[in-house]
Amino acid sequence: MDFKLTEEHLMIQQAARDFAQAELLQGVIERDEKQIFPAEQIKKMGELGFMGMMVDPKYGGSGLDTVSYVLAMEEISKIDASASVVMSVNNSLVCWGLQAFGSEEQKQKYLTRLATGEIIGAFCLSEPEAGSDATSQKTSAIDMGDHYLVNGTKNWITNGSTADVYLVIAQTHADKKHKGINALILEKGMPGFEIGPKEQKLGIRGSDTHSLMFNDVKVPKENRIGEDGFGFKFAMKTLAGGRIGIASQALGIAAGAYELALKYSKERKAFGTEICNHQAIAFKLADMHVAIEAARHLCLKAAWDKDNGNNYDISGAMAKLFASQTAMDTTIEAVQIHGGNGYVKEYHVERLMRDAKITQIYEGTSEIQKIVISRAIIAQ
Ligand code: COS
Repeated sequence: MDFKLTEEHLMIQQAARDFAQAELLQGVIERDEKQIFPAEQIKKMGELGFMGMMVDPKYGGSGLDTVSYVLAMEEISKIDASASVVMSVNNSLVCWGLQAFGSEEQKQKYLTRLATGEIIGAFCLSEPEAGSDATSQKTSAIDMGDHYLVNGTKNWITNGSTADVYLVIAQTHADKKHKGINALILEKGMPGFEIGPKEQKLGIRGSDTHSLMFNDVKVPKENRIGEDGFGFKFAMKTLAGGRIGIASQALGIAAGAYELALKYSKERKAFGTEICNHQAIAFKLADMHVAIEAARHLCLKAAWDKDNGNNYDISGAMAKLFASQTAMDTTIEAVQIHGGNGYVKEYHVERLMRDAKITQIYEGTSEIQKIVISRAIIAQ
């Protein structure tokens, strides 16, 4: 067993760290406060190859492995989890889904521009009444011969207004339940496709989250991904990889808060010494450090499974479950270590605490991860 990262991995990690410090740190508080999308920063991330990291270079991607993606996601998320969710959705849900299951025409038409970050994508599964219960899709895609007629509403869509390309999961043959679902590629501006108002969120406030409404949207047949009825499997397979991205985001949020708390505890004095010298603080730092290291191992193991052709449904679910709990626990303790300063914006940890919560909710709640893991254990 070899735990050593390659030279290339270390270079990518450093490049992401440098980018986050140089380009994302500045203005992160204001973007959070005013819900400003990091448009310029995302454009630069595209130029550096962070928006299509695992895409084959022949489609404009960086041709890197999932381990590299985890390393970059951690570094970006330490500084700006709003930018990293845009990166995660584009990389692991949209680009990976198209690369793995799209037709050659779809790859040429959409993937090449998504992988370079020229445009970004959105993944549209959740509905007002179908979040965790993903088989209960109400959005319909009626087969009209040469096109589908799409009607319905999607909720909580990341990149909702900033995307140009939307992968939409919809029901075609209701009697076939999950086997009648399709995944379709929609484009912004298609007649009948409306974007609802921006959600006012607790965290990841720089990213834009919207409802989407479809009213008799005509989608050409060639925009269906895979065979008729493949949509649910497409969503499950894509989300399995997406969970590695969100696990890495949670890891980055935890690690970012920990690094700030460690630094603060070495500078702040109370009762005649730096507060890190008090066991009440030192023990918190030890617990944070151990949990983050364990979360990092789970993220890298899931990525390694994916890169080596192993099943990663379970390792990805374990990484997401543990890393998101670690993000929550660690950010709460980081605020506590900062005392009163932790409760004000300029110290960053209150934002990281708010950002952490979503990692236990999106791309499958913690409860969904436990369903995936427990079913696998019981089936053994
Ligand atoms: N890869 C491939 N296929 C999968 C799969 C995966 N990871 N997970 C499930 N499937 C397939 C199953 O094999 C089954 O297909 P067959 O009928 O051909 O055997 C089908 O999908 C239905 O699976 P299952 O019966 O397990 O479905 P359930 O309704 O019990 O749901 C969970 C399974 C709960 C795991 C699923 O609905 C889920 O992940 N929900 C959460 C969705 C989510 O993450 N939402 C958040 C918003 S998206 S950003």
